[in-house]
Amino acid sequence: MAEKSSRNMPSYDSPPVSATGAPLKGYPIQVVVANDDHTFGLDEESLEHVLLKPSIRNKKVVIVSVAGAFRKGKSFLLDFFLRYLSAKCSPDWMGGDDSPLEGFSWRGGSERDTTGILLWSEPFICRIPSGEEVAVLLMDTQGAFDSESTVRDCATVFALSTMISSVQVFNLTQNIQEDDLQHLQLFTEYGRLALEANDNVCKPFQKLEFLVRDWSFPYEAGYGSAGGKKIMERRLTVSNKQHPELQQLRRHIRSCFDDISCFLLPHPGLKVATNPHFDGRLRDIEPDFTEQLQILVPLLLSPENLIVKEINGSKITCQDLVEYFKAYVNIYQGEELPEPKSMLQASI
Ligand SMILES: Nc1nc2c(ncn2[C@@H]2O[C@H](COP(=O)(O)OP(=O)(O)O)[C@@H](O)[C@H]2O)c(=O)[nH]1
Ligand SMILES: [Mg+2]
Repeated sequence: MAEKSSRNMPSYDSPPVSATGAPLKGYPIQVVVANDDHTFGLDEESLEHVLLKPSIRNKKVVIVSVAGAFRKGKSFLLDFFLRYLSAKCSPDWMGGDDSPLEGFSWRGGSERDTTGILLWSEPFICRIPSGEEVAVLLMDTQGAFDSESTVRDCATVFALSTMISSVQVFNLTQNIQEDDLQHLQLFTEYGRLALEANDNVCKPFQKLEFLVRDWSFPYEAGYGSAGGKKIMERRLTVSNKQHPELQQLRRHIRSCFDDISCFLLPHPGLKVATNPHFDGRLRDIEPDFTEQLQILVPLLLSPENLIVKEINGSKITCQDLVEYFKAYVNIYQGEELPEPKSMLQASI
């Protein structure tokens, strides 16, 4: 069993350091893995290691997930989430110009590009305005949306992360495209099917944030959430002029989430996008980008904006989440659900 844990734990030459110079506590731990033969599994030992720590097991849980295709800057963004939470949300959380970025993006080569779900091993304890302490978990999720044979893996991983998280950040590049919406429809439907206990009174999922990276039309819609709202309304509006299937797709997405928003991030600059030696230091990132991050990260993670995970209208604890996690993975390991590929074909 000890072998199993060490598989997930990167061996650090020197421990990662947070923006403030304090050691960054924790490491990314893979809890759901899609295997090459398209079976997938839950690493229960790792999951329990994260969620059943005595300091948090009975606390309500907030789970922020970032999902989307490979190589689109998800882990890079999550490392900023880690900085913010490690700095206990202090105004200078972003740190010095020359601190390399550490966290999810720092990991051994073998895990690169695996389809699956990773959690940060150390939940953060935050006090929300009601005075209650909650545990905040970060989730990194990825899949390859471009290969037919992996549609099921991808739909499963995305559906699971949507079912488990209280905030799903759907990471996109350049724009919200029609096929992004189709993927989202497939994934959310795949998730909704699995939630048999859903009473239809509550929407199945909580918050969805479309995050558009490398937005390059700021004159059309400005960076940030106001511009995001404009683009999102444009993409999600239902009109009689649309083909009925496009109208249905939009209604479906709206019916799945309590709250949907969108944020437009500028391009971070060529050093970030192309320099192989880039290590995440702020000096090498375009100021426009970091300025927007200063807004985006607290929008998702400041104590007053945290969203506690609810299932069928009840707030749940870390310990409850372990049981739901196992039950959900079980559903996808069974044979009852239809092939998502046929759902995709049926829906387009
Ligand atoms: N163009 C662009 N590149 C980015 C952005 N954020 C990070 N990158 C770069 O994209 C590459 C992949 O980042 P990573 O976080 O590992 O992507 P992930 O596979 O989605 O987790 C790295 O070289 C990053 O430096 C962004 O907003 N735009
Ligand atoms: Mg990644």
